[in-house]
This record gives sequence, C-alpha cells and structure tokens, in this order.
Amino acid sequence: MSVSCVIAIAGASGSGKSLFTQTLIQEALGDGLDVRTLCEDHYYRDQSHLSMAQRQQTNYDHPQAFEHELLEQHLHQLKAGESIDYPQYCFNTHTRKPKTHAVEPAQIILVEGIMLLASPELLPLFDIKVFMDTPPDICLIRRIKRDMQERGRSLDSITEQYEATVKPMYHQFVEPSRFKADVVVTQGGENRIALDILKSHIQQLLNQ
Ligand code: UZR
Ligand code: MG
Repeated sequence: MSVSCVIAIAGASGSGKSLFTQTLIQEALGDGLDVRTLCEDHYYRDQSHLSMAQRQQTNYDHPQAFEHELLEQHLHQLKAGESIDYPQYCFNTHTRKPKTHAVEPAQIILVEGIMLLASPELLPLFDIKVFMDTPPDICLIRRIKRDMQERGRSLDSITEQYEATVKPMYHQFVEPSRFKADVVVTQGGENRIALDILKSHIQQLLNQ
C-alpha cells in the first residue's frame, strides 16, 4: 500500500482538531477509503528522567517539546510503504509508554496536532494543510472540560498552565502558523462545508 495523501490538521488546544479529524475519518471509512491517523500528542518527548515537579514545569506548548524528527521520519517511512512504531504518550505521567503500536501505511494519513504547521521541516510532507480557527474563549472552555474529565487536572492547574504557557505560546507559534495552511476552518469540528470540500479534494488526489 502506498500513501497517496497526508493531511495535517493543526490549531490551538481545544480548537476542535480531534473532532474534525474523527469526523473526517468516519466519513472516509464509510466511503470505503483506507485511512490512518497519527496524533502529534504521542510525539511529546518523554519526561521520565525528570521528577514529577520538574515535569509539571516543562513547556509543552513549545515546538521543541515534540520529537518532530521522529514524526518526520515516520511520515517518510509511511510514504515509502513501511510500517512504523507509533509511540504512546501518557498525559498523566508525562512519559512515553514502553509499548509502541504498529501503524501500517494507508491511502490517507491524517495527522493532528497544535504545532504541525510551526515546524518548517514537516511542511513539505503534507499534501493538505488545515488550520482550525476557533475563538480562544471557546478553546479554553473545551480545554477545561476535557483536561478535568480526561487528563486528571484541577481547574487551578489548568488556568495556571493556560496563563504561563498555553496562551503566550499560542500567540508565538500556533497563531502565526495559520498562514501556512491551505484551508482555514472556522466553526470547529462540525463545519459541514469544510468537511465536504476536503473530502472532494482527497478524492481528487486519490484519482491522480
Ligand atoms: P491538545 N500537555 C500537557 O498538559 N501535559 C503533557 O505532558 C503534554 C502536553 C498539553 C500541552 C498542550 N500543554 O497545550 C496540549 N500545556 O497538551 C496539547 N500546558 O494537546 O492539542 O490535544 O489539546
Ligand atoms: Mg485533541
């Protein structure tokens, strides 16, 4: 199987990347297409050499927090028809799990994450670059709900992190990367027209 199309879905934390990606995958699978997804989150660098207090001080909203070199290598491997050892990151311990998952090449690879368009070395690997442009207050509300429900955080720790790194790094790295996108999606993960436009462009790439 050779990869025909690699799509990046970028945007702020809480902007609707995961929902948009999930919807696109469900619909592409429904159309009989072969799709795999990679989350940039799993490429966070392992923090196990640090104490828990130090891990909590790490700036996770900087491009350097991610092992983009490994993601770059994995995208090259998938494009060459090779399977990859997909890392698994744990948000509660800030460490990589010992076990990786094998991911096989597919017709379409969807990659989602905050900093995908902020690393120049990754840009040439994407056939379509999407940026989710969602107002910061909506992103913050979603993030509070998700981080309390799924990532074991308190409201205080979320708001502290937001002011210390999430907000300033968004303005420094994520927001300017919007200008690298081919498609800017407003109104979050359920934007029907954006989904249809992307699906039709994917079909075009597959037919080439
Ligand atoms: P998404 N993050 C953590 O809170 N802990 C970690 O160990 C690794 C990442 C957060 C990170 C970023 N920031 O904003 C968010 N902080 O995960 C990105 N602070 O994930 O795009 O899924 O929201
Ligand atoms: Mg997400």
